[in-house]
Amino acid sequence: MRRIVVVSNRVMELRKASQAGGVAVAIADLFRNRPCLWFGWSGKIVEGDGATDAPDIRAVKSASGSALATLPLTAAEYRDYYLGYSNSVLWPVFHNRLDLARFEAGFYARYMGVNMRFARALAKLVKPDDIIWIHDYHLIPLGAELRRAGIENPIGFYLHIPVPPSQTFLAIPEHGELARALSAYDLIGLQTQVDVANLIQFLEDSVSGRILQDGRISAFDHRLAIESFPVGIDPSSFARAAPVKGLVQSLNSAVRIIGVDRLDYSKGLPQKFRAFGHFLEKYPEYQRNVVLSQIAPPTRESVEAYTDIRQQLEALSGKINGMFGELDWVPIHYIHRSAPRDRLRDIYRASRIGFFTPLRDGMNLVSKEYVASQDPADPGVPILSRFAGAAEQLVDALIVNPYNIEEMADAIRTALVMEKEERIARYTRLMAVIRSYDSATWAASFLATLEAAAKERSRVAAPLTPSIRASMAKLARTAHAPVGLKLGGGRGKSERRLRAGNNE
Ligand code: ADQ
Repeated sequence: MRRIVVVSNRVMELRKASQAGGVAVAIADLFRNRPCLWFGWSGKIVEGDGATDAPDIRAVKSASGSALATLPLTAAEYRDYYLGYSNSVLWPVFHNRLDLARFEAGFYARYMGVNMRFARALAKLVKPDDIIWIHDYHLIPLGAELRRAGIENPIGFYLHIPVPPSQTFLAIPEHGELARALSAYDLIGLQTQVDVANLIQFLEDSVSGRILQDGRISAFDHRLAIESFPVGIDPSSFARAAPVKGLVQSLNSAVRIIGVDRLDYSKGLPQKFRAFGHFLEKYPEYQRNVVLSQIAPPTRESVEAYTDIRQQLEALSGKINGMFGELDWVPIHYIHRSAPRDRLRDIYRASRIGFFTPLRDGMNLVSKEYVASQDPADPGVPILSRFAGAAEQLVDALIVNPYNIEEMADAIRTALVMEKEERIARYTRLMAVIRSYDSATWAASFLATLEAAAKERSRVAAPLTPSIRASMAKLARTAHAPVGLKLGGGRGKSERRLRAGNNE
């Protein structure tokens, strides 16, 4: 079985990864089934210029030959590559927040510097049969740098965050470099069809990429596949959720609405709090009977935009609690800490409504986890933002516009009065979707598509045989040879050119 080299910004101990949630869980699961190398940042920051190209390699107990290989960052790299370019340029722009982007000199150079250092170190560890799977926006240039270092293996890239509309992407000063780097992959995996359309449009606009008849994209004389692979969860690990008696009692039998998000401006938390406040005002009969529990652990606190959101939320929850609260009823429980996964699962189950209303989100796994934790005989109702990637799949959630406070307040009421029969019908359809594309299917389908795309590349790039040379010569003599005839393709005989212009 071929080894998978997983590359992500942050590498964790497998035991911790299984607890961390999201993709870390899927990566830890991969290790259980086949030999893997997980390569990336150790999470350590070293002073001065102390970062080297020599990774710390540790074998892990799982399929034979599996290991973790990590490198530290210097303080300057942490500032400019991680907090800077990754989280103050790419994250806000990709989440449609150009207003929060900080285009500072020096960020991009250091971002490239880390990617080049990672590529040098990783190139020494790659074996001829490995499949390389790079994750997320921190590492966009890594594939191209590996190719530069002579690596010919299949290289795929998966972006966990949304792709912005082309006009927004083009605002990044280095958009041309990013487009060139993206074009170097065999396969780019994205969360949704909307992301696929946005990325293709961006490659057309920025570097005159062309869409070929077989659906692949041609840019810089390279063909790449761009497809959606919506990230999933392992629903069986949430099915064990148990009703939390203590929790329910502590609310004096009030109905719970649960929100679980990292404290990030993309998650729409102020709008969610305002919608809940408006709901209490518009439907006063629910006062004292409903609480919103919001679990929002802080992240990236050294980035300025994250301090603002924290202050804004503290003020808002204080205001709403002050306005509506009673001695024995606090409407918003705002918890500024992370919760262990088992606990989260039980809280999801004890909550009549799951309230997930990001302004923009790659997928939003929490909404899938909420559904998978429900009691099939008496399930709760998810309210989901139309701008979360999950909305493309979870069409039986109550889909709302997170900018529309009125609509969100009404959705809370709709969920509260929904008959059990309808709740069960919706839950059954939602679970069918969640089960049919779980985290294992997600990883397997990405890897199979990557292998196929890389095979196609080597076939197209295969050296010319004498018979192909002869047909080429014949073609050259024909006055009206079909435009765009590609060797070895057997398809793409007439490339559809969507936009005029050269590849360069
Ligand atoms: P995140 O922005 O972190 O992930 P999300 O997908 O909701 O968003 O959560 C990832 C994981 O973290 C989930 O397993 C969840 O349980 C856990 N988590 C989130 N908030 C938590 C909390 N308050 N306490 C404890 N655990 C919490 C990024 C993208 C998403 C994309 C994922 C996966 O931003 O859009 O869905 O990657 O691709």
